[in-house]
Amino acid sequence: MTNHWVDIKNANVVVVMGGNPAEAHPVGFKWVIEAKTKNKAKVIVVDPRFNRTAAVADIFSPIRAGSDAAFLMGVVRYLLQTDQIQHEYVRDYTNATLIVREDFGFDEGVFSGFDPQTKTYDKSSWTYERDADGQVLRDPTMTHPRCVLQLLKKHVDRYTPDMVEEITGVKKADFLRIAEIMGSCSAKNKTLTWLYALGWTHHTGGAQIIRGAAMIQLLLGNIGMSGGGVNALRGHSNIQGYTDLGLLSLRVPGYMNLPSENQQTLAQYLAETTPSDLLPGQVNYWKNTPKFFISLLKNLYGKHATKDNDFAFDLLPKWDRSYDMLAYFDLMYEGKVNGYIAQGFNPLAAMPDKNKTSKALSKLKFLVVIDPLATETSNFWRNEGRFNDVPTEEIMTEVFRLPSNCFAEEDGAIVNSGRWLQWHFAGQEPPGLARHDPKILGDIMMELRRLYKEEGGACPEQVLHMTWDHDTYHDPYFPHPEEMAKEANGYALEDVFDEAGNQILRKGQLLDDFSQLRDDGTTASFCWVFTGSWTERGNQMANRDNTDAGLGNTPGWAWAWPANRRILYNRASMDINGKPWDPDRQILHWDGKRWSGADVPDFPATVPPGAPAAPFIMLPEGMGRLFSAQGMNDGPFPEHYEPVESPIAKNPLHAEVTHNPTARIFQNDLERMGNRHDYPYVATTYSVTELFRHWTKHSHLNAMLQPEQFIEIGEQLASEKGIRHGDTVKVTTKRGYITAKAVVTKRMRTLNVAGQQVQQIGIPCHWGFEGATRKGYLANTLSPGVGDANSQTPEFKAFLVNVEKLEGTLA
Ligand SMILES: Nc1nc2c(c(=O)[nH]1)N[C@H]1C(S)=C(S)[C@@H](COP(=O)(O)OP(=O)(O)OC[C@H]3O[C@@H](n4cnc5c(=O)[nH]c(N)nc54)[C@H](O)[C@@H]3O)O[C@H]1N2
Ligand SMILES: Nc1nc2c(c(=O)[nH]1)N[C@H]1C(S)=C(S)[C@@H](COP(=O)(O)OP(=O)(O)OC[C@H]3O[C@@H](n4cnc5c(=O)[nH]c(N)nc54)[C@H](O)[C@@H]3O)O[C@H]1N2
Ligand SMILES: [Mo]
Repeated sequence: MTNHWVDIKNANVVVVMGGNPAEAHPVGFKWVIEAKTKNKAKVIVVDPRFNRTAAVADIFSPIRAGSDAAFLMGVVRYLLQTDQIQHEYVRDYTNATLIVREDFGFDEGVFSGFDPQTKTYDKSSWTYERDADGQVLRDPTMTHPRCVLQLLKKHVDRYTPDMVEEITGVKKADFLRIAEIMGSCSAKNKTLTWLYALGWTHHTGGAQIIRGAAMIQLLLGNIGMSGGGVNALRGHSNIQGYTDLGLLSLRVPGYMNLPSENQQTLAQYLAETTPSDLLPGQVNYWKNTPKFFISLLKNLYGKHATKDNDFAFDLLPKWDRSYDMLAYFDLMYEGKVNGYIAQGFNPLAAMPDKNKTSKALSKLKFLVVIDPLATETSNFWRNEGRFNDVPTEEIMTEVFRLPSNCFAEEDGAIVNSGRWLQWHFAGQEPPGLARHDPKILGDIMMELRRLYKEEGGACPEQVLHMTWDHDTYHDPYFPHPEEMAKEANGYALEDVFDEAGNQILRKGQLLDDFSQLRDDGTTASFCWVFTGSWTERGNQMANRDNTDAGLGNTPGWAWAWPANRRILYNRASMDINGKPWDPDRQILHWDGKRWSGADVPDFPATVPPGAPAAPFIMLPEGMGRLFSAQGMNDGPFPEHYEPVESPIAKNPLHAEVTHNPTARIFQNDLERMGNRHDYPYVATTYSVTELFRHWTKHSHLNAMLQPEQFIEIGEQLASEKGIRHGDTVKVTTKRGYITAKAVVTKRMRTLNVAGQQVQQIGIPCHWGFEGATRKGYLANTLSPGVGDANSQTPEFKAFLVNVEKLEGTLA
């Protein structure tokens, strides 16, 4: 989230698109209700289903799953055509004025630089034109034909309300009504907040849909504003922390990239990853990358990381390709993986195309499952009768189950969607043989060390030279959450002096904030964005003062990264002279000496009003990007592409290019894709409040509330197919089938798309063959193993199925 949960109450309009917070975030959803009741906010829901959030919305429109980019580009067109944008904001704070290179273009569905052979783009034309000094050219009048605003106008010109209706099935009148309400938030004293989650991310163009919302917010002047922002409703309670800690195959903690195998030296890596300013006077905060990265290396390799050996840069693994879960399971499917550790992960249930996953797991030599529960993955080999398609006798995989704690049985911090690190304390000890996760990993690490020490092996330094100062091997809490939290915050490795020779840190001192990090090896920290969370003043994450400093900001409650800032880009809440756009939403004041108030400024606190402002401090041009300069893999502007399995014959925008040309599709999956003749209905999958993923079905109380798999189908399709409420149906894709109870409902409507009727089917995704619910199929038997071009997230939310009434029982 750019903002945070409580701040939602300040919005005038709440748009929920691609999320269902009433169901998936019922506690945080109270702030939407607060906005509605106390702030008279309008709540708009656009979703394939009339869901529980829609039930309290002022406006609901159904939409075809997988078509949101067209809707959003239609809104962008509407705002530009009707001139409902926040002019000063767009001119001063977005890249609307910057001039793009002459060789950039877009034609018949592809941007310049596309290589049809590799299905990737050469992005060199997707950037700005520069002068001889390397500074970007700018036209404040925004009339230059190649300035971003003009290019954007041209790009979205095709997304007329009629085209939006044709692609999305949203009625023109509904679209215009929603666009008009959004447009009203271009007023300086009105804000709109966007809430989204998986209904946007689970698509082959998911990242571009989210960019679409960000662009609208920039045009409306809503980023940095209280009651505005683009707000991702995060999933598992600590999935935000997972991202912060870089648990992705090409990342390291603090949103930095893991070096690639082409980056042979530290100097080369830093030169290629540290951006230089594109316009004069930029904060360009990523220019501090060397400080963050070298402090990380010092944390990892301690005394083995010296200036002379590039701070042990050679010990850090380098990537040759992405090892995201789709790629990794594809390798496993090809028999190229020996062993796999699933910790707090139930891939058989959670990954797309379960029959591919079970074949992949069957090819492993060993599988380790670290989990408090008996999961489908740990018992995949049991081949529960008809639910699995690999015979047990053919499976040679040896499975080890290591019982772990669950989150409520450990101390530690959980980062919520609003970036708050909240410390919590164990409710009880893990029962029986279960151990804390760090203890399991710590013991594995100690054993690996012993083996490398005694027996040697390839590259033993990577394990032996890693800092592991925890001296409590026999301790059941080893290593302690407190120790790890302090390491994340970071500390001085030696006495540190400023340029004038004054001592600013003594050896061993915990750092106050990330401005103290050094690139000379005198500081260590493994996640720079967490610096400030545990200082010499103690554990800031355990702070519990909920005093409202203004507009619902509670700086004394927990600690938010970065720097305890609650609203990102808050400089953009004021004009270039430092005057708030809306006095009623003022969160920062200049007191003659410094900026202070309800939040921590994201610009130097002592710089007086009137100084040049470039609020988007993480970008080298300091401006919000309407045109994403080389940031994305599939284009600088969002474009509507069909889902890989599409119910219509061709993309109405460009007949030749149907789906995202850079979508993640593996050779092995091509034959596993269905067509619209055999599988005519659009399916989308989602969660229900009563169950949490594939986890709480182990609890009898939850199982009683939602005992078995059901699907939602509309009345028209049900009557065509002779399906009645409560019937058992068989749902099939090219990849397999499941059986389910049919819920026939008005909540699913028939849509008119590209001149044909499209039926959508809702498939909640929670049940399986373990736990207290009725034994059944895994819904992910149906979903396809294709992914987003940027994030590689699977397309769980738009694929093709057939449905038929099941007579009798299946063999
Ligand atoms: N009770 C409960 N709470 C949970 C979870 C749970 O399993 N149970 N899971 C947690 C996790 S891990 C996550 S990530 C979050 C997920 O939170 P959400 O994303 O809110 O949950 P979903 O139910 O997957 O999907 C949200 C909505 O997206 C809609 N949708 C599907 N396709 C499209 C589309 O193409 N366009 C649009 N506009 N909407 C679409 C669905 O109909 C659904 O109403 O919830 C978390 N909270
Ligand atoms: N079709 C479809 N598929 C989906 C989705 C969808 O909407 N539709 N949603 C996707 C999303 S957003 C997500 S996040 C994934 C979720 O995929 P998973 O993360 O695999 O799902 P969970 O069922 O939450 O499994 C987590 C496991 O962690 C265990 N666990 C709980 N606490 C601890 C702990 O402290 N330590 C350890 N070691 N284990 C613990 C639980 O017992 C559980 O077995 O599913 C994805 N799959
Ligand atoms: Mo999630």
